[in-house]
Amino acid sequence: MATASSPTSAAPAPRFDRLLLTGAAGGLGRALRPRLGRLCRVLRVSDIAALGAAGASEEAVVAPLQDAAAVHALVAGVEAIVHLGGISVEGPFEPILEANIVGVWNLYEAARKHGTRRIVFASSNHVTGFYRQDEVIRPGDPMRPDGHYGLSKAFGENLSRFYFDRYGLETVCLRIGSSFPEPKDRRMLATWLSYDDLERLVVASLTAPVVGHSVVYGMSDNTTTWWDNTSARHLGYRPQDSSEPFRAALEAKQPELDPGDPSVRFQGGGFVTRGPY
Ligand code: NAI
Ligand code: 15L
Repeated sequence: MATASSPTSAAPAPRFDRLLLTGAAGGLGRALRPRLGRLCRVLRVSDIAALGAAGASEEAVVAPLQDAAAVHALVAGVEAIVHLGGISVEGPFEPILEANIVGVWNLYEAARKHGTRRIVFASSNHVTGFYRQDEVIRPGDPMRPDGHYGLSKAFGENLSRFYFDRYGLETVCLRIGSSFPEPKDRRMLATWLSYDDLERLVVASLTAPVVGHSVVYGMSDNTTTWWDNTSARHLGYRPQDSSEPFRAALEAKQPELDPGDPSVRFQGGGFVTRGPY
């Protein structure tokens, strides 16, 4: 019979010993930080910006992703990484090159050297932003980046593919749609990913037994959709939220959309017309 001190009554060991969350000071990082602690003994959180005080089971490390030595120290001793850090919007190339391209290269090199088993990479729908809004596409369709930012995420996806093929380092690329507390406009009726579904997607990506190199669009169970995630069902992600309850208010707020406007025609929305810089 199990007693209070017997092994069968002990709390289950966390799934990971040490997890790294980059971009922890950003919007999604702040949403995920309190939700990932249950998966690991120690959550190492990192950003270039201030992180606040580390919790009892946390390590907080300020590190610029473009600094290879800092990133190598950051990755030492972690089993898996949720990589959110970097520039998250369209803009001039140089800063994106440093944070997103050099940064993701540093992260994967460090992960290879330190034997990290899996990375969940925050890619973006802007890898395929030049598909039209009247098309339904799959993760395996050719990339059509809509700017410097989308190009940097395409680089990250290809880099992660190489690190899996060459070194067996597993990655799930999350082509996140629009992850905010609520959808903000009509476009986000198709692209919205609630924070609870984001958590479900990240946890599924971290814990699915075998992911190899997987690509999945990050969206809730929205009625309108441009993305078919059938090929990623092995992850076991089942969204439970939907943008539908927000539809009436958003359509009232934005009654007229010009179908000739590129930001209405293409999935990438306003990103497709930004620049040149
Ligand atoms: P965010 O901009 O709020 O957070 C990004 C974080 O990365 C910031 O805290 C920033 O300080 C940090 N960072 C920027 N440059 C850095 C550098 N050189 N070194 C270290 N840290 C640096 O963005 P958000 O919304 O939290 O997104 C997180 C990730 O998810 C990003 O990679 C973004 O591209 C991706 N994503 C987010 C979407 C969304 O709807 N929120 C949609 C698609 C992708
Ligand atoms: C992204 O990739 C951005 O990080 C986020 O801020 C949103 O703009 C989102 O895409 C979107 O397409 O709505």
